[in-house]
Amino acid sequence: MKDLQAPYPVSEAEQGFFRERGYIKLKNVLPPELIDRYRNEITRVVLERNPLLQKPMSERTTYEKAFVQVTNLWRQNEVVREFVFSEKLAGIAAQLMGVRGVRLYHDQALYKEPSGGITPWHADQYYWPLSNPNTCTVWVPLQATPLPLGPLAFSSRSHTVEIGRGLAISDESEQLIQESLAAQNFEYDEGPFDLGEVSYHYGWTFHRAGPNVSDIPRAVMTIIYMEDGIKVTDLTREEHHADRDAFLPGTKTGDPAATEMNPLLYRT
Ligand SMILES: O=C(O)CCC(=O)C(=O)O
Repeated sequence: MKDLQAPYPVSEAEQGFFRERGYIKLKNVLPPELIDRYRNEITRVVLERNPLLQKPMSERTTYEKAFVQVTNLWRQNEVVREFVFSEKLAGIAAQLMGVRGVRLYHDQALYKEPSGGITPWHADQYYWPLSNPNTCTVWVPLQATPLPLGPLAFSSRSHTVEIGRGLAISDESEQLIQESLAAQNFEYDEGPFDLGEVSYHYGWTFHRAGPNVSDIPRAVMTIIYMEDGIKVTDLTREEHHADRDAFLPGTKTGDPAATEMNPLLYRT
């Protein structure tokens, strides 16, 4: 699968866009045949792990309605591991953030089912006990994703503000962060994704997604990168404990975030 390893030079304009706005969408990063192959395998793992699919939508919380979430698929499936270890995707992350190397924080599949709800406004790094802002996620839709499927949407430049960073994904975060971003006149970038198009966003960029009002699942794979050398911080939120145990096992405050769960995926 050379398309997963081929270098993808990121232009200075693209790096500037990402660092100023906190996100970027890039077209034609992955070819359709490659996405088909990995979609089948990723979907198989999601169905095997089946975390929520039995629970009726009407009985779920807002978080549970947003998506079925399965993490660290690379640990259980060799084919998905090839995808998560893509040097192309990791190299783009390193170039965008302007760092020499990136490690894996974790991967996750996010399937928004038909009739799945909104993904409320949030910033991911709320959950992560990591010592600096050089973290980002690549969001890879596994089909073309027009508005009815609930593509990821971003608040441009919002990684620069601290208001709202203390809110977990919830009805409250949707309302309060929306009000705060509107008051600051940040641009809202909500658009479809073509097949092969992917986005990257910083851990502190506020983002959300609409509901899935189509009749097919919105299948998405994500990979979360952190700068090589980033450290584990104090666990100041309840959620930090779960993340440290799951994704940084055995570490304590001040340790490098570099366990066997966090392989180096790219280095210049
Ligand atoms: O896929 C979604 O609806 C949300 C994705 C997200 O929040 C993320 O990848 O950080």
